[in-house]
Amino acid sequence: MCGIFAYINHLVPKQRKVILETLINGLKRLEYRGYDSAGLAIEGSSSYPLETGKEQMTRIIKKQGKVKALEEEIQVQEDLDFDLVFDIHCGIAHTRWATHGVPNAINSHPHRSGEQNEFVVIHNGIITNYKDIKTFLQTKGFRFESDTDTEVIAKLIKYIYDSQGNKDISFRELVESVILQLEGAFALAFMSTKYPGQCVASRRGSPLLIGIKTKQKLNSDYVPILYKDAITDSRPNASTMPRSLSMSNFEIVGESKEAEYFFASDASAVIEHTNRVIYLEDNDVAAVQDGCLSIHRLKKEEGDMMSREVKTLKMELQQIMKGNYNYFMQKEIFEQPESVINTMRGRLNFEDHTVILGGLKKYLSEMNRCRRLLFIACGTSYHSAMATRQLMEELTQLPVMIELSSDFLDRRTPIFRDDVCFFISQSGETADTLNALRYCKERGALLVGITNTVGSTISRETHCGVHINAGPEIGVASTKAYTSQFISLVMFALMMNQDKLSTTERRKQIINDLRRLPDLIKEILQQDDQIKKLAEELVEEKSILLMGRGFNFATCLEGALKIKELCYLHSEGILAGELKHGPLALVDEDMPVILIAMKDGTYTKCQNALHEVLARKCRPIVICDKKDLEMQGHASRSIGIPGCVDCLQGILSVIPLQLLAFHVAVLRGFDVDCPRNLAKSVTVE
Ligand code: G6Q
Ligand code: GLU
Repeated sequence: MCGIFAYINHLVPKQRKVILETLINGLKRLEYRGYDSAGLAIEGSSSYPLETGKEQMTRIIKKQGKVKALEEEIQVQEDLDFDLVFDIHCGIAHTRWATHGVPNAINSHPHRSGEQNEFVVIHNGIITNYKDIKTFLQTKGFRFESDTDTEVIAKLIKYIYDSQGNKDISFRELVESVILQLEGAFALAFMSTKYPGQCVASRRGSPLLIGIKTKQKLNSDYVPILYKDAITDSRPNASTMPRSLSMSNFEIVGESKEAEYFFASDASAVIEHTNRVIYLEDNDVAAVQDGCLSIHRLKKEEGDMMSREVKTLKMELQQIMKGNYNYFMQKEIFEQPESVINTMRGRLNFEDHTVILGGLKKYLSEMNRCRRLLFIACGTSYHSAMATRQLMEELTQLPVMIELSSDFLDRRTPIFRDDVCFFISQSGETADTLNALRYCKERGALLVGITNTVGSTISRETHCGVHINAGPEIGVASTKAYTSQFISLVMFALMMNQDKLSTTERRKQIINDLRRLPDLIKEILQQDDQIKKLAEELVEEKSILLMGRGFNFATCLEGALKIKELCYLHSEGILAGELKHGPLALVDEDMPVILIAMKDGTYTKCQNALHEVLARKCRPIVICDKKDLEMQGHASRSIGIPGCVDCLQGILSVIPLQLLAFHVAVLRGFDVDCPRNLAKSVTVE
């Protein structure tokens, strides 16, 4: 995800220098949402109405790196008159977390309609049908300069504008025509030299709000929605344009008065200017024209709210950046219902039960002929490979090796040209994993990256890969990246198996449960208070053992790692089948044991492990199916979670352990987001 920010001043004179500072500062407030590059656009003329025929160019400034780099780039723009005063002005700005196109100045936003910068747009999200739109526009003569999905939006609005017979279409109606063609997720803000001083914004699946600052009393705190008649598409070439829907809209009727508006991805960019905000809903189109804000709706939906409330923000800035959470890690745990959707977006077709990982398509046949699959990673990323190994073997029928990057290198593991080596890394910069990649490259293997950071070294040095689209993970302890890596690897296994008729039902069962995951995760997150109570009982412990097997063994490793790195408390993930080969000696009435026992192929053996520890007076905590009352009856304390297909159960069983580690760490007074001695990306061996 990224940050979008727009600032419109109407009859409130502002120096260009101040406007630029406002835009840059807005981006700085949003930087925690993702920052591999940044950019902004400002209007080019200070006089309205523009001298006839002399439309000043919108100025676009973009830079790779953090917002600070953009700020420095602005300062060296010698031809910009920073003292120019604008009574009316619109500026838009963007800090990027790339999904399509590596982080560089060309791919950063705003994107433009053409050399004249007539239409300029910033975007948060993923346009899943961008390739079709791009192909269509290329047949109309458009030339693209970036590798992003976003650029098609800027050129599409230009195409629609040019295809108008009369030019009296409003900016807002143009944007409505554009979003009707888009599939995927977006929060957008547009500006245009054709509509100076105006800004139009819309959202679908990505957040967007409007801050309102004016000395005038607002017309009302509730904006009623008035649905007008449908607008039919009478434009020429309408038949060549994809479908059009009727539109309805409402307007805040008001005089043209002094006002400032702030469009932003979240309130952290707005709170220092105003506490009066409107949170847009999916498919809202908000327009500022002549200083008046109006909000329009696609056709009326069942259960539509009849108004938009102008809310008053009460939270402090720092608090807002973390939403309603006290820590980024906590926010990221609770983001998982959304992040898993973003990982699957545009890749999984839940209707026909197919998977397309675009980045791997052309290598699929080579992968199907390979000698073996190797998954190489560190820490939590390694656990995501452990968690999916069994399914990988089942669906690919290939030998699967799971390797810790450092040990893989120490052993100088033999690698062959017909090996396929996967490098799993949230940061894409982990030195051990990168060195393993280069080791495999020297030996001619096919290299595949599974990362959360487009443009990272690992993603650039592999032959192909999958972006897990989990959004920036700020907390050092990985949570949402783990579940997104897990799902990405499951999707790969499904794609490798796609042509096998014998496993059709198995694939359908998995894909159907992938679709249920967001709701199942939400259900578990609702147990947060119970898990906090459990944490209070464990806060003084010196060691915690976690046991499981089969699809849930990786969860024990991952849960133990979370407890270690957050609570500075010894914890160990044990294969339940290994218990009697030594670890059982650790078990007595004082040793906390967490057992994961789900109703899968290992359930009976997990019951044996349970009885082995019960016989040693242990009082085990059990994570089991919420309907499994028998198992819960044996446990001293239990966490019941919803059941799902066995190979995805690990995504659900890890959530309680993420929460448990979080709460114990908070109770122990530790810095959850930055645990001692650790770093978010270990770029040294
Ligand atoms: C886990 C930690 C750490 C991390 C590894 C690998 O919570 O964040 O174990 O998973 O350092 O990092 P990358 O996934 O970025 O390679
Ligand atoms: N998909 C767009 C891009 O890759 C926007 C990504 C974002 O939300 O930052 O540029």
